[in-house]
Amino acid sequence: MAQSNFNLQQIFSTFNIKETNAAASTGSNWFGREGEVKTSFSPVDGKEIAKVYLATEADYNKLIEKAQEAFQEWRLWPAPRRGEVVRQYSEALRKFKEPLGQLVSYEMGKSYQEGLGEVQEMIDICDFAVGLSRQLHGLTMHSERSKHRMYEQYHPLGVVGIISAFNFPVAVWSWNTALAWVCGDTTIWKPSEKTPLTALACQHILEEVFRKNEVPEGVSCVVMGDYRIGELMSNDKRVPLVSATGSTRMGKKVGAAVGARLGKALLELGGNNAMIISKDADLKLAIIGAVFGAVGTAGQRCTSTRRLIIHEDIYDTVKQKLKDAYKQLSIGNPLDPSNHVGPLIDKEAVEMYKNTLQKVEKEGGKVLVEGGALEGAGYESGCYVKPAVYEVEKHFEVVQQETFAPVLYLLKYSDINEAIAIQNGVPQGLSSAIMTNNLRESELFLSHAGSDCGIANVNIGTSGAEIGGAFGGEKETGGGRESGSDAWKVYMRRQTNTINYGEDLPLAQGIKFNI
Ligand code: UN1
Repeated sequence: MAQSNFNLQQIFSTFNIKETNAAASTGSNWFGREGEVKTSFSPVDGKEIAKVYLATEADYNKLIEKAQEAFQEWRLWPAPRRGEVVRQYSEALRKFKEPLGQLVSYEMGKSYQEGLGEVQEMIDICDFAVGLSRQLHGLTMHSERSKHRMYEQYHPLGVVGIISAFNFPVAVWSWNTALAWVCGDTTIWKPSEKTPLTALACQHILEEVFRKNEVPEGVSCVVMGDYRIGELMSNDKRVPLVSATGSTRMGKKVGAAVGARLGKALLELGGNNAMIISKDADLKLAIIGAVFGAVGTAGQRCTSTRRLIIHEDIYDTVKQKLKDAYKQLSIGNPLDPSNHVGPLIDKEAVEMYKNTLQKVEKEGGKVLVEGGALEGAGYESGCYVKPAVYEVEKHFEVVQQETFAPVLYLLKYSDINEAIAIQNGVPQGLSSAIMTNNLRESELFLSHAGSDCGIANVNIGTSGAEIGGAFGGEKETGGGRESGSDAWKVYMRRQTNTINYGEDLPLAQGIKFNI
């Protein structure tokens, strides 16, 4: 059992985590011991893990100045040389994969396997970024004027602000930083105040690599804080891009503040992801995909499956299979590999979960698998809940909302167009899936008349995206794209260049201007 190998003190010494940590780091220097102190508790056993200072406005300003200063130098490094630093970071992550995976699991509450998976995502995006560091391509175009050359290039942008959520405390930061660094940007990270220790650990792993490579101090900054730091960042003209992951409520505030100063915002917000299960589905795949999507990470992924839209002919069969599958779930300490479901992040999340159950019942939802908070031995932290399943109607208000917990809704359909309309009929647009072996249905689902989400899968669940594709969604999910494909472009500024190598000055659009 992995749990017996878990030694918190050892992990702390590996990552140099002390009883009370500082508030801010420029990459080689931790400072800021004037702000409020925040205590971090593990949702696994409710124990206090450590105390961390929150940054003051003065700490924040000091960091930004360092990040700006570092940018002046970092942007001049050849991109492949920056890539080499990221390559070494990825090697270091491989070395620290197990203790970091354990810390993620203990601080955030996801299973150890998922903790390791998260570190793997960090490694993968670093590897992707290393290749990218030699491929920051622009296009060349044919000019309409004779003896003119036209092309575009991408230049480093500046300081990138990163606001990340507790649920993927390290991977999402890496999606942003690995790209930003090879693009020549410097980064300032506000991790979730619910998961500060994993941030300390990441910065610690990084420090050695950066020192060895003489990376300027300030390329990777960390600032501990709550929404107030997020506000400073969003309103700060010195931060040309703010990348924020979290709730739609938070994203609307960040988007409005960044928009008001005409900065760039990359928003990756709430999802309300559905899986359509067609009568032509392979039910073995469908059930595993649905259950993992709904209860994995205790339903706290933005890609978690929240709705199953099931064809009427197989509705009762799927219902029975789900009921049987849910019976086999064991809930408990996520460091024990025999458990499938760990705790929610904190007691506040448990309250939100309970409110949702009440709302569904009030609106007339029928219980298929009963939920509820767990108490007693093994559940002392007060953060463990039972995954719940309800049969609902599409007009229920609660079905329109994202609850960050393992609550799954079942809906029935008779026609594929109706199923797609139900799938699209929510404010969010992150991830979606169809389970079918019917080519016509799957193509329709992927067509412009199909899913309106940023991610649309066939015979795969809604969660567990690979880093190689662009990650993000439409509508209230915020429209941003992180991670793979050409998501790197948002971390750079684009410039179009036209060069005249002739002896005349012909004007574009055929305009004559004789003087
Ligand atoms: C998130 O929940 O914010 O696709 C990110 C997935 C993971 C990332 C989720 N690769 O489920």
